[in-house]
Amino acid sequence: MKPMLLYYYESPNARTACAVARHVRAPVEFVRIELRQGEHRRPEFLAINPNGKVPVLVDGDTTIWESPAIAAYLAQKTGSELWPSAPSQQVELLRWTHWGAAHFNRHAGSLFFERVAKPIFGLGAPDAATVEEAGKHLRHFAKVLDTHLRERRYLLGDALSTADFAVAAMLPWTRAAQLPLDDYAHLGQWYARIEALPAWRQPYPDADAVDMAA
Ligand SMILES: N[C@@H](CCC(=O)N[C@@H](CS)C(=O)NCC(=O)O)C(=O)O
Repeated sequence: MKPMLLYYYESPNARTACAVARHVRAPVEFVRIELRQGEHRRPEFLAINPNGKVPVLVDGDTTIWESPAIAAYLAQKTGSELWPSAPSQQVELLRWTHWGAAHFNRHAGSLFFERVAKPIFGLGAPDAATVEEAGKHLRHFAKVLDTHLRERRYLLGDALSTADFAVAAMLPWTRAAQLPLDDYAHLGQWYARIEALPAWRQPYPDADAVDMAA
């Protein structure tokens, strides 16, 4: 049987997929795509993900892009509790995962792009208006998350799920991207729990690998 291939880079969304793969001990072979060399724009990569982005999972005839979908696939395939069995919890998981992509990580991602990605890829100085706007929106959504976590250990309650791995995607870059999250204590305590997971601390195949400019 062919191994599953997980295409990744040491970057936020790819990190989520790698961390879940490690946490559930999925039998994946990691394939590093060097974004700085433009490997994600090569025809052979675009053939598996026409978006030209990592992560991507290839399992035989099945190809999946979008980190939350990869996380769900790996958790389901390994029978991990990161994918809850109760339909109501599955809906909760989708709710928070979608919220993460549409709101929290959209704005955290803008700050990541302006302050971390632009310098690495030589794309110029951060745009002050974008930084201001993203910071304002991020504070709004951080408060929503902080309030939700006041009485919960994880997004779904007591149990860790793929939603936690997805929503936390940008947080290893809190300092580098200067995410304005200091005022949200429950959010901070939740993220400390995620950070304590060995798979989150070292999601990559190379034990010496470090997150992109974190
Ligand atoms: N929604 C996608 C986002 C994927 C994404 O933005 N990947 C980044 C790295 S974290 C990437 O490949 N960027 C390269 C580019 O856009 O040129 C997911 O969650 O997988």
